[in-house]
Parts: sequence; structure tokens; C-alpha cells
Amino acid sequence: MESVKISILKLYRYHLPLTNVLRTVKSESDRREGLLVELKDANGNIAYGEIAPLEGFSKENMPQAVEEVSSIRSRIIGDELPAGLEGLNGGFDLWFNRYSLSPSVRFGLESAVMELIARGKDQSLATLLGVARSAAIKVCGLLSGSTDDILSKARAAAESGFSCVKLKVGHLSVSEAAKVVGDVRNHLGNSSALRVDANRAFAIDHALEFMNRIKAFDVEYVEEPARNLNQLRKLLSEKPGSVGVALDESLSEIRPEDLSLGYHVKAIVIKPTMLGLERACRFARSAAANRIAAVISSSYESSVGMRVLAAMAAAFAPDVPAGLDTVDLFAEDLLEPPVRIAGGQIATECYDGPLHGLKPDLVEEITDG
Ligand code: OSB
Ligand code: MG
Repeated sequence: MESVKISILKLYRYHLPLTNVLRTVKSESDRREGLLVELKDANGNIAYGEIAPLEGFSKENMPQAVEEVSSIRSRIIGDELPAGLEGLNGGFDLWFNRYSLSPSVRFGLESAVMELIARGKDQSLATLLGVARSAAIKVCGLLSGSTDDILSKARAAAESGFSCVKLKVGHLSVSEAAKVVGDVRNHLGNSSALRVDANRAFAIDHALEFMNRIKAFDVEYVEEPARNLNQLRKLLSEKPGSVGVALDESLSEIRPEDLSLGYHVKAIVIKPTMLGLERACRFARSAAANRIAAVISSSYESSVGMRVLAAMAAAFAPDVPAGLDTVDLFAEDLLEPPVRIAGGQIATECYDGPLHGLKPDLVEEITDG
């Protein structure tokens, strides 16, 4: 194969208006901001990657991400890419490790480099990631808002084709949380899968009580029911075999190979913006080896990042409903057409094929040096 050399790296900032306020534990905003990294090789191929740290979840923030890209820029321009990066099996670690880059920066750079390698081979990113035959990706519908909103959304989701929904309960007391889970199950009927996310809100005794109270509601799993990794391990050892548990925030604190150490979890929620693309792929492979479901999930990326996440879902977990129901929050998006969910699915055309249609008026170049 021909070698690939990065000849240009540009950085852009975007601010996208949202249809609704995005609330996290620490912040509230009606805009999403992030960065796009653009790579060009000597043959004129262009590729993009998205860097979008999420306040309240990412440890890094935007100024740090900009700083990290600026500091690595001159070091990767002009160099030949190391061989074998596309295996996503340690090549990026070797290449980037000495720069200690944050997860969102790793995700953006790694996806842009992968896209550039794919272009050089005249392949799609999906094919390079190992998608054999691309298919529509089933998406897990995200239910949010007031209890009334949640119940009407649950019914609407089931009717519009979602086979799986997810409910956040971390802001509620144990009894309120258990009640809303039961109410949602009643509104959904029995054919939809139901996932619950506690976002590390419950002390261990509360977590155990919650898991007990929702036993009858056929919950696929509860994400992060306990406050931290130690408490979660304790809970898993006390309660094998009741309601399933999934790891999300904890993945930032363990290694992919640790999944073999007797975590009796049903699923892991893989968010490449919180982990980096290569590390996310390693978690997906480790999950498969340990018979744990891999739920590829978003962190409110624009369509540029969403394409990569959908391709990852197609490559690593084609039969698991993905946690990608975040695109409707964007009033404007960087791609035309944007990645969309219809009938509870993301269509093949949304993620397979070359990236084009970037809207230049929504981004501002901030490359320095
Ligand atoms: O709590 O899992 C979360 C998105 C950004 C930050 C945190 C979370 C999420 C999601 C994404 O819930 C959608 C999903 O996982 O279904
Ligand atoms: Mg979660």
C-alpha cells in the first residue's frame, strides 16, 4: 500500500444551536460547541474528525483541546503515518502516547486519520473499520424531560419503530425512579427493550434497593447504578443475577483487557469521545471476547462524529441497539444531509460512503502557527 503523509492540518471551531437546552450535572446550554480537525495528504485527499469535549462528562475542556491540537500539529505534519494504524490495535497508542492527548482529541485525530487512510485506499471509513455488509443501525430511543414528557415519548417511540428505549433516573429518588421505570414499562408494552441510566447517582444501599424494586419490569440493564467503581464492584459481587448492570463512566477508569476480570456486567456503553477511537475499538473487541454487549454511544457530537459512531456500531455491534439518539437536539448541523434517525434506525447512507456536504459557513478556522 502507498504510504500516507499528512501535509496540512487545520483546526476549526463550531457553535451549533440546539432545539432544546442540553443539561448535564454541571451545565446548561442551548448551543453545542466543538472543534473540527481537517487533514490533507500529499495526493489532495481531505478528511475530517470531530473533537467535542462534553462539559460535565469530559475531563478536558475546549481551550485544553485547542492547546493539545496546536502542540501536536507541527509534529505530525510531514511525517509518514506509521504502518498498520487502521488495525486500531495499538498503533495510535504508540504514535500518540508521548503527547498525552485527551480522549476527545484522540477521537477527533484518530477518526480523521482513519478517514484519510480510507480515502487513500478508495474505501469508506466503514469498510476500513471492518464493516462487511453495511446495514441500518438500530438506535435506542432516549427518553428525557418531565415524567409526563417521558411517558408520552415512550409511547411515541414504540409506535415510531424504536425497539429499545433508555431512561435516565439519576436526578430522582429511589422510589421516584422505580415508579417511573414501572410506568414507562406499562406505556411501552412488553415488546420494547428498556434500559435505565443512573449516572452514578445512588449510594450502594440505594442502588441495591432500586435494583430490587425494578425486578419485575424486565429492564435490560442499569447503567452505572453506584457512585464509583469500587462500590459498583461491591454491588456486582453482592447481587449477581438480578437486574443486569452496564458500565459507562467506569470505562475511563479500567483497561479494555480488564473486562475479563470477572466484571459480571451485561453491557458496556462505549462513548468514543470519552475514550478515543482506538481505545473504544479495543473495548468493543474485549466485550465481544467476554460475551458482553457493546453499546456504541454518542456524547452529543454533530453529524461529522456521528458518522464514525454509526460506522463503529455497524462494525462491532450490528445487532445491539446503539445509544445514538442525540441528533434531534441539533437545530443546525455540519453536514447536509445530516445523520438522521427514522423508524428507530440510522440508514446505511448516513454513515457509509465519503464524507461530503460539510457546511463551511458554520465553522470558523482557528489554526495557529
Ligand atoms: O449518561 O449515558 C449518558 C450522552 C452524553 C453524556 C452522557 C450520556 C449520554 C447518553 C447518550 O445517554 C445516549 C445513550 O447512551 O443512549
Ligand atoms: Mg450513561
